[in-house]
Order: sequence, then structure tokens, then C-alpha cells
Amino acid sequence: VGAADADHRAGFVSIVGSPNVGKSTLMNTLLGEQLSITTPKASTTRQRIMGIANEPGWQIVYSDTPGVVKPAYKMHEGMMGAVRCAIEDADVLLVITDVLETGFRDERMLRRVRDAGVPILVLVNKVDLVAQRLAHAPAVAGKLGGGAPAARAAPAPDARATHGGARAWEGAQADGEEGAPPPPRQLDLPSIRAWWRAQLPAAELLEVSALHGDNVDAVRERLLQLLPVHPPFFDKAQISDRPEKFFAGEVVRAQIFEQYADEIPYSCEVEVTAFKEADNKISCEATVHVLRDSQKGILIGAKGAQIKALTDAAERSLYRFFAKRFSLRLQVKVSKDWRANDSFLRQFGYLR
Ligand code: GDP
Ligand code: K
Ligand code: MG
Repeated sequence: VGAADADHRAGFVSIVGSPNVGKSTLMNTLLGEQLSITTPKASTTRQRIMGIANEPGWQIVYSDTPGVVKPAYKMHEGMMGAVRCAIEDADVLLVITDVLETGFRDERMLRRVRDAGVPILVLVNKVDLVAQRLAHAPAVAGKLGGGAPAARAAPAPDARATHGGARAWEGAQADGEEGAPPPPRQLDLPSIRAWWRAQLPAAELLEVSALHGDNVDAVRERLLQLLPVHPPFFDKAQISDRPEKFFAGEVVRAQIFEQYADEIPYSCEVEVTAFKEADNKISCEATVHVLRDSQKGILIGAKGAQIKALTDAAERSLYRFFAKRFSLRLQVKVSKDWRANDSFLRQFGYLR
């Protein structure tokens, strides 16, 4: 064992927080790779996904996790189980919030974070939206730090656009109030800071923009200081715990989130049934499972127009992800109420 090996640092860093605050975007920026799918809609990420950053002398195993919700159906329970595991495994916790929300959906999950007994960094993400707002209304600029009038200001139009209404859909469903309007949005940094300082007094607080990379280097530097001396946990050429096939399914699912409205994205699961590579070309077959007959029709569209558009968009996206020619075949199947069915949930990896 050389001196360098003896000093090697490695550890697990779990990223947890409410839906849509930018957990997956942050992991991707920390990794420098578009590994985990990100969309403007809430609850895009459904499984724990490890992203591994490797450098000479250190390895950080990040875990991206589903957004914390109150479970509305069995799939959510599986998702929250994955969050709990990620909290238990962590050497350091990154708790993410954003400038549009102050709180955390589930008091019990917050208690788990508090009781984890590991260092916590609270990251207030999307600070670029505050900067945008300042650019729009310079008169407010001087007052933001003091916590007075700007605190109750309405968000810039861009803030709503970035967030979309979809968090409301999934959030409302989770709270059992379908179609409820989204909660009021705030760009209230002083009260966000105060809330988190009160909830997690031992945590360090940093403000970042995961999308634009602002202050993300500072997060990584801090993590490296907190990381234990340990040999690598994974081969240092490896960037995830998940196989390529898993990511093919995720890329297709991201396109479903992009192309379909309302409950459709939340009703679909993508199961990759074949994944083969030959002559630098990948051929993939996948089944899109839906809850009900009516959803099958919506997914396919008149004369198959929607499923054709989905297949084409997903193929382009898969080509970018794998940097290889890609051919995709999709079929749609009704797997009745799969979100509430133990055997489907096991098949899709939500339950063990
Ligand atoms: P997750 O559900 O917590 O994993 O959130 P995502 O990473 O999928 O991001 C949700 C949405 O917020 C996407 O539209 C992202 O582009 C957007 N987003 C993430 N980080 C930032 C940021 O720093 N600034 C802005 N303006 N938008 C962001
Ligand atoms: K999202
Ligand atoms: Mg995510």
C-alpha cells in the first residue's frame, strides 16, 4: 500500500429533499455528467441512483433519491423506503431545498435526517431565480438580505416556468387533493435560512444554483473535507451502481414526462425487456406499463402518432446519452393498477 492509497478518501453522500428542488440536477452537476434524468415535473426520480465521482485520491458515491412525499399509494411507500436507506447509509447528507419553498413535506423524514448522526449540508438551490428577480426589480435588491419587504414578493415569471405546475399535480395527489392549486411560491431567502437553521441547528448552509453550477465547487470541497479515509467502494472506472439498461428505461421515462400531461407520467412505468449492443449500435425494446385501458389509448394516440413521436424523441435522447446509434421499440401494456400491486412493484424494483 503506497502513501497515496493510505490517504485515499471515499464515502457515501446522499441527496435528499422535497420533489423538484433540483436533487438530480445537483448530482449531475457534481458528477459533470447528465446521469440522472431531470424534468420540470415532480417525482421524476423514483429509485435511488448512485452516481460515482472518481478522482485520484478520492471517490464520492452520491445517491440521488426520490423527492420526499407523504405516500399516496404503494409505489410511494417503496420510494420513501429508498430515501430512508439512503439516509441510513450516508457519511454526509446533502439536504436540498430551493428558493421557492421553505419546508420539508414529512416531519418524520426530517427527524430521520436530524437523527442520522452524520454531518449535514443544507443547500438552498436555484438562487439564480433570486438574482433574476433582482435584475427585474433592482429597487428590492438592497432589502433582500435584511429579510423585510422582498420576503413577501411574488416570484419572477421565470420561477413559475422553471417549476411548472406539475409539482402541484403530484403533490396534490400525495396529499389526497387532486387538482388543488399549487401553494404560494416565495423567493424568501431570509425566512428559508431561518427555518432550516431552526430545524437542523448543526447543519451548514450553502446557497447554490445546481443548474448553473454556482457554488457547487464549494459543496464538493466541503464534502472532500468531511469524507472518511477509506479505500474506494467501487471500481474507479465505474460511474453508477446501475446498468446501462436501467438508464435506457429512465431516458424513455423522461420523455414520457416531457410529452404527456396530467396524470399520464405518474401512471407509466418503463420496463426494458431487451438491450443488445452490436457493431457500435444499441437495440432496445421496452414495455410502457399503464394503469388503465384509457391510458393506453392516450399513450398511443390517433393512428399511433403519439407513440411514434415518443419513440423518435426517446431515440434521439438515447443517442445523446449513450453516444451510440440507437434503435428503440416500444409497446404499451395495461398492467392494472401496477402502482398498488406488490408483484408489479417488485418486478419494477420498488419493493424487495
Ligand atoms: P428533483 O426532482 O429534485 O430531482 O429536481 P430536478 O433536478 O429534476 O429539477 C427540477 C426542475 O428544477 C428542473 O426543471 C430543473 O431544470 C430545475 N432546476 C434545478 N436546479 C435549478 C437551479 O439551480 N436553477 C433553476 N432556475 N432551475 C433549476
Ligand atoms: K423533477
Ligand atoms: Mg430527481
